[in-house]
Amino acid sequence: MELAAELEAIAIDIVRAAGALLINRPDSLKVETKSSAVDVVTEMDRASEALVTQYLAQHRPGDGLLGEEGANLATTTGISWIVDPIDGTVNYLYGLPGWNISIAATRDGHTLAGAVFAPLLAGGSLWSAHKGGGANLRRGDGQAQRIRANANVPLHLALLATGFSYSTQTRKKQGERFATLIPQVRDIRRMGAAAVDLCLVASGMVDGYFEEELSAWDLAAGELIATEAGALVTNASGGPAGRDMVVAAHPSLHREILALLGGVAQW
Ligand code: LIP
Repeated sequence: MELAAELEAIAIDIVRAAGALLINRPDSLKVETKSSAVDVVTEMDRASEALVTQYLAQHRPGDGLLGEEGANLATTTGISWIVDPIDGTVNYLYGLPGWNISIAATRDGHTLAGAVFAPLLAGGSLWSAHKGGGANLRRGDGQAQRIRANANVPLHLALLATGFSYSTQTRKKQGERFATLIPQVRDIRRMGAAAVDLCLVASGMVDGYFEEELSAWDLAAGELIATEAGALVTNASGGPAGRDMVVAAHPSLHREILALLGGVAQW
């Protein structure tokens, strides 16, 4: 098996193992805050990151690791993993579906493989991809199904997803932008987990997605999965997606979303 496909298989194993751990959560979680009073971390985020770290140490010794909750290992093999042990922690805290484990394998800054697993979404939804190999969705215990982003959706009929920052100042801008955008599209969803939003673009369950202030662990796996499903993933000016902005949609809609966001550039 080629390396990228091998790494995808490992990513799938890891997110499944972390999902099994996270499903068995205590009723009441110990919660601490991070960048703001609404940015939280629980003992389960840390337990999930520890599981991923141990798994990689055993199966991929020497690989690097960057985790949302502080894991940081340099690579000696050239491969590094970017891990969000719970993306959508607020959903997890409230028992809402959509929280997920997101993990990507990278080399020289390029993502080779990734998997995103949302155990409570539609009976368990596991998206995965490796570079050049297309994107797949497995539901429950089902077989992998090839997925594609929706093509040729006109902007006024587009269902978009977005998210809001943990920073109050950024949220104010985002609220103002929302008011301008919402009359111009079918509707906008805020589901609460960036990695799943990107995978929903990949599987045609929303037409497009935009959000700013994402971290590498929110973005890496979902970006590859959306790209492998035929979506374009960039920032607001068509350059590499990053903390400034992530816009994901099929190329036929992507340029219209960029124009729409450009039209509200004063925000
Ligand atoms: C969350 C993202 C979400 C975003 C939140 C946060 P976390 O990740 O998935 O899309 O709107 O602000 O970044 O913090 O739950 O891993």
